[in-house]
Amino acid sequence: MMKKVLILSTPVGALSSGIGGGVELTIYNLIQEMQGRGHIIKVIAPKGSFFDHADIIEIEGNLHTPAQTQSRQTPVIMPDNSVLANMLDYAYQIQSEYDVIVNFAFDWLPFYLTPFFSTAIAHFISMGSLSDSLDQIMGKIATRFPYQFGVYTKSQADTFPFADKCQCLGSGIDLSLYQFQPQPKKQLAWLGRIAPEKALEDAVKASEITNIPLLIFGKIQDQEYWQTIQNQHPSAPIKYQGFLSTKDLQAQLRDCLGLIMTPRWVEAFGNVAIEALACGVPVISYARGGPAEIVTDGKTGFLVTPDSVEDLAIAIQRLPEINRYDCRQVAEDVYSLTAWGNRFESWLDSFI
Ligand code: HBI
Repeated sequence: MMKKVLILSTPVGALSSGIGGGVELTIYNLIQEMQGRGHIIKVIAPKGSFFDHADIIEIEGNLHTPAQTQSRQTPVIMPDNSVLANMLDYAYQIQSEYDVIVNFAFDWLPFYLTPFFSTAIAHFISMGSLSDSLDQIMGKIATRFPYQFGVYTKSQADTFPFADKCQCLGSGIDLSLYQFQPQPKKQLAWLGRIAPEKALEDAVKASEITNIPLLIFGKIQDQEYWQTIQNQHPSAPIKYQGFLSTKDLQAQLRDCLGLIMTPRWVEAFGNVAIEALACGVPVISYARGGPAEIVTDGKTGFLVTPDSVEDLAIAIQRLPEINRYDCRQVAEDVYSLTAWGNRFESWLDSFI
């Protein structure tokens, strides 16, 4: 049955800016998948947002500070003329035209306002627990609306006191955009927002130890952090490839021996892991968070002791043991848009 879905985007940046990280890809794929199933889908997002084939309502206002840059005790902060407040104001005015609102903002306000809306709000949580004030309001709303909290993974849910009320949906990507490559070059990849919680420096050190070139892809979110890495590793065989479109990214990613993931925090999922698997590229990751649920140790990559650069280097030497076809197969079986779309759709059906 056709549904009318209204998406509330993240208030930290315009869609396609890269500031929203993995959530931008999740929203993009959700639009594509739901439209493909005949649903009507509209997005409310900060001014400057753009996706092809998407109906986006752009809202003025000041962007929010990324929650992961704040401390656990940070109180709820609302910028003046908050873009999120303006987005919610608009959603409130048009809510009766929709069967459900899907919120992707990892911010206090949409959780607090859930009981004031007549249209159900499904909250898709895109990170692990970061602050006491958010845990408190999310827990309160999850108790009143127990089926309306979706997450990527169980390890992400387990960071919250209301873990038992979270629906684990995993993620999905358009596999037709990723070409399988059986024969890699002698190079590694690192992919993600360049920011401290992603610990790029560990991958750079592993590249130095193994002397295998490391291609770095993604948005430089913290310029100073990136500069420090370069200053501290002047002779590391690294090359920054920029923040590329999926088409251009996978054209380089698929030629790599392996993707190195070095999450310092509990990565909620790690879309980059399934992008690599889709190209037949094994994934080496610290055994924590989402990647630990995506990678099968020894089959589609290696899970190593968190924060151990030495173990990264040992795993890199073992990459030829992995059958690259197995990596692509897992992507097709579990992380296709269709498989994920089925999970997402049955989640929404469970309460509307
Ligand atoms: N911070 N305040 C806030 N709100 C968000 O929606 C948000 C964020 N930090 C990161 C983020 N969203 C996304 O990049 C990740 O969820 C992927």
